[in-house]
Amino acid sequence: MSDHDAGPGNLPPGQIESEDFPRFGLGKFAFRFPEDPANVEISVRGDVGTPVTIRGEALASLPRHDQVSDFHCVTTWTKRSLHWSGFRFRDFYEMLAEPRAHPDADASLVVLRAQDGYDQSLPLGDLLAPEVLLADRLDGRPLPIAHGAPLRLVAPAHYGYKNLKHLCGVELWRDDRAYRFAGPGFMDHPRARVELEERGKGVPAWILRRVYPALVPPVRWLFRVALERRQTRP
Ligand SMILES: Nc1nc2c(c(=O)[nH]1)N[C@H]1C(S)=C(S)[C@@H](COP(=O)(O)O)O[C@H]1N2
Ligand SMILES: [Mo]
Repeated sequence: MSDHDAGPGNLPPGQIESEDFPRFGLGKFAFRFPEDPANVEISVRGDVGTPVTIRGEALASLPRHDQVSDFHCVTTWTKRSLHWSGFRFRDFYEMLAEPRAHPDADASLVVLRAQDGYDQSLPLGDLLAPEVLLADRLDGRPLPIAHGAPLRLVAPAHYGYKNLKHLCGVELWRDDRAYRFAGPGFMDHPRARVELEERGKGVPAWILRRVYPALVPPVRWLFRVALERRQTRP
C-alpha cells in the first residue's frame, strides 16, 4: 500500500473525503472565466529589476513533473489522489523568473494573479517546496476550464483557496509592502497550511469547521450552473 492508499484516518484535521472533484470557489468568481484559456503566459512583476513575461515555450523547457496529491478545500471537503502534471514552481522560479526578472533580494512575498481576477498571496518560501506545481494536466488530460486552464497552482499543503486557477501573473513584493495584500476573501489566512488548520484569520478554525460545510451544496450548484451556461453559449 502506498501513502496515497491511506484510509480516512489519514485525512488532515477537520477534513471529509469527497467522491468527486467539483468546480468550486468564492461565489463571486462562479461566472467569471479566463479570457484566453489556451494562452500559457505568466507575467513576472513587482519589486523586480526587469518585468518580464514568460511564455509557454519557455515553460515547456523545464523538466516535466508528475505527481499524485490530495486537494483540501477550506470548507472541509478533500478530493484524494489527483494526478497532476506540470512544472515545479521552484524550477519556474529558479530557472526562468529569477534569472530574467532579477527580483529584489528581500522580495519574499508572492502575489499570484489569475485571468478571472482572483488573486492570492503566499510566502516565496512556501512556493519553493518541491510539491508546488504549475499544472497544465489533470488525470492524464489537458487541464479543463473547470479546474484552471491553461495553468493552475497546485500547493497540496495549503487550502484550496491558495491553489489559483487560470494563473497569469506572479508579483514579487518586498516584506515592507506585504501587509497591503489581503486576498479576495476578508478572512484569508496569509499561509493557510492544512496540517496546522490555518483556515482563516480572525475566526478560530473550530468555528469555521462547523460553519463552512453549509456553504458546500449551494456553492457547488452555483459553479456547476455557471459552467453549464458557459459551455452552452452560442
Ligand atoms: N482563479 C481562481 N482560482 C481559484 C478560485 C477562483 O474562484 N478563481 N477558487 C479557489 C478555491 S476557494 C478553491 S476550493 C479551488 C477550487 O478548485 P477547483 O474548482 O479545481 O475544484 O480553487 C481556488 N482557486
Ligand atoms: Mo475553497
